[in-house]
Amino acid sequence: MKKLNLSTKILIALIVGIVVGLLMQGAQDAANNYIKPFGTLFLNLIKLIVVPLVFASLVVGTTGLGDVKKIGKIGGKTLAYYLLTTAFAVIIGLILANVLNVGANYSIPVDATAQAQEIPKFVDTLLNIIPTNPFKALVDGNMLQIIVFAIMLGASIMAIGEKGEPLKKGIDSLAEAMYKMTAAIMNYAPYGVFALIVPVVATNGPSVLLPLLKVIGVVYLGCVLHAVLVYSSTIKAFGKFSPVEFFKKVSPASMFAFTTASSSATLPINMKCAESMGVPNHISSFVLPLGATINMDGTALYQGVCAFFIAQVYGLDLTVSQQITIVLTATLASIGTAGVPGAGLIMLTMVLQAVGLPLEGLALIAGIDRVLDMARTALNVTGDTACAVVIAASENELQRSTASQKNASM
Ligand code: DAS
Repeated sequence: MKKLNLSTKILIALIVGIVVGLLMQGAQDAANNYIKPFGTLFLNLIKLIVVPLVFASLVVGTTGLGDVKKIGKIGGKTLAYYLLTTAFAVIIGLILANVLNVGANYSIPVDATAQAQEIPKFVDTLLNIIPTNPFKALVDGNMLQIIVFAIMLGASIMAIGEKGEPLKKGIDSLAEAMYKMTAAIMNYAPYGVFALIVPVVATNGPSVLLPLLKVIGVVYLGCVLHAVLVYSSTIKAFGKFSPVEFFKKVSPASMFAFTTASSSATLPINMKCAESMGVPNHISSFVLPLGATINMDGTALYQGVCAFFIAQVYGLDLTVSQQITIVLTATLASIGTAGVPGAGLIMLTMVLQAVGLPLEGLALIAGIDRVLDMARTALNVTGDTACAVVIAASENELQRSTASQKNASM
């Protein structure tokens, strides 16, 4: 029998888990005592890799900018486009989640252990973003501080040129090892998802599933809205490029990303799509790899929606400053999200921790995460290409003439 891919295995695990959960509604103690620990193991494995994965992938993403002086202009514009569109994506996600009340009509009682930690004030979050001791930030898993330290370290490695090569190579290897470890942990995902969803359904009944369909709907709607509103307008305004033509030409990459749920795996196809639109190679080979590492608009939008959903389901009202913290954290978290399946779920841990929401809420999202991952990865990749077109046009290097010739070959 053809080997099932991970997406299919996780979807099967989800469906089987729901059925088993429904059958075990009278035996929730057994579900919590004998099945839930395997779900906890999966969550612990996710937490295990967050710190080294974020640290290494961010240093790599930053040093990938190459010599800051040489590409300051392109690097600055690229980072500005990526950060602004990502922040916009989170805002779209939160607006939709608020307006559509994504987690309403259902609440799971928060037990004492899962009680949200003391909620940090927004100004404290900003002040605390600079670590006083980077090693303590790594040990404590303070993700915002780790992100700031990783970006500053990456920039410093670039600034010292040759002398930074050994450290750069070392952290590159660490990043590759962490991607491998993430892939290995995601192999356990079907079992973890099963063990997470069974006790949730057994304890809370089928009604817990209805809001999940709403979460999928809101995330997919948000991704489409973001693509239509943000990419169309920037492509037209700055790229002087037809949005219809853009979406047509980027569609092979968007669909491949939807199927694989991996920005990294989609990179080669994305390069071809960008070049078919006339983006010169020296721009696409800088903007796209960087985007596959640090630009994840779909992931940021998904984290905004899911954080709001989990808060509502646990009956915790998010204050405006907490929602602003979510925008900041999800934007930064998406920078540290690796372009591999399931990475966004791992980073959702960080967003929940930043606003003091119970991590147990991940159990609700983990089961449907693969369905969400497909849409968010498709948006991540499409956003990378939109940036490449805009940057090339802003440098007057969009080769429209070759675009038509390349079209013939696509
Ligand atoms: N699957 C990730 C990617 O490849 C995104 C995510 O998990 O959020 O972009």
